[in-house]
Amino acid sequence: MADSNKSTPDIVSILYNARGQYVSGEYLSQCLNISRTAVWKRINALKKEGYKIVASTKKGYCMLDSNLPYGKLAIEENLSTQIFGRSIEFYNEVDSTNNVLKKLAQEGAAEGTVVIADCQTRGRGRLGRSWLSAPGKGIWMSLLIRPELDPGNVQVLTLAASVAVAKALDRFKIPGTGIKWPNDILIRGKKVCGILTELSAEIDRIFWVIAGIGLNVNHLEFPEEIKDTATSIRIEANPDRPVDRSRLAAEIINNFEEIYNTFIEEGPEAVIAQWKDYSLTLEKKVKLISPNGEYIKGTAVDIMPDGRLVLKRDDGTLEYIMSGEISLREI
Ligand code: BTX
Repeated sequence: MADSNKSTPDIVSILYNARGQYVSGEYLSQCLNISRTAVWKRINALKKEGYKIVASTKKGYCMLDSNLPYGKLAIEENLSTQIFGRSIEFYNEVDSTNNVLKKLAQEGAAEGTVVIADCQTRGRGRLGRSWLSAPGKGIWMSLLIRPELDPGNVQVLTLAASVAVAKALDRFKIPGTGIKWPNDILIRGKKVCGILTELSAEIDRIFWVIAGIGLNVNHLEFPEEIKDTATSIRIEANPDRPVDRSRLAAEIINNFEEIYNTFIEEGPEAVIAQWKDYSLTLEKKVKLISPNGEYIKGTAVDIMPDGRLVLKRDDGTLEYIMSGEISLREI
């Protein structure tokens, strides 16, 4: 990740606040304490990002309309939160938003800090797998949480993040949308979103939790290796109509804050009750592959308050599963 990749919120904010009017290069260079050549270079970089800015040698620079491209400002416009997304770092390209946020967390970043990138070069899935994160297509973002919780309750935060995404997808009304335990969001059996939760903790206290959300939004096609298993909102909702990623990212952040507050005020059961509304797993015959490669077959009967899946084997014995890969098999 290069710092020069970071978008330039100061210059954008000044031009955006004055949109429709010219701001002189001299004024911008004084405000930002950079040379006029550096201003000109930043403006060119912003134009490449999609900002509609016109330049006049006499008058300076003018942002043409308020149709902001995917970025910090456009996301902020749609936020209704108190804590989450109140500090957003938006990048054109990073290795992984979880990596960037992890570094910020170690440096003491506040709860609610969000890192979003248009493209990830090394997006990470669970268990060392990779997450393909093409530019211009998806929402690749990480949220920082500093919960006063026992580390054993972290799974519930993962469930909360998947509910936040599933709720944001409600407005597309796509049949067959739901959550596969613990946190894959599927549409008609194909993966549209994955969540990677990472934490730093001691035995009895959590320093931070990062919920990394990867959501396929405007993809019309996928690389060979995932083309049969992945889908996007646009493919499923209406291929002719691109989805506004800024609004959607903000909705997810808004939903996350709401469900996180519910969790803190009412406890894990309230989160699990909401998760169950979207579950594709409960009451289904499933095959579980545990991280050590063991197979268990049975019926998914419940979710424990700590997020574990309760699996009833065909002989009636119950298994309490903390992690693993579920495949939903035909009944
Ligand atoms: P997962 O381990 O459940 O899924 C990874 C698997 O999903 C891959 O092995 C591949 O088969 C498939 N896959 C890879 N990319 C995609 C994609 N774009 N759409 C559908 N299927 C795919 C899921 O891990 C957790 C993913 C979290 C990603 C977010 S993005 C923001 C944050 N930063 C980061 O590095 N990771 C998280």
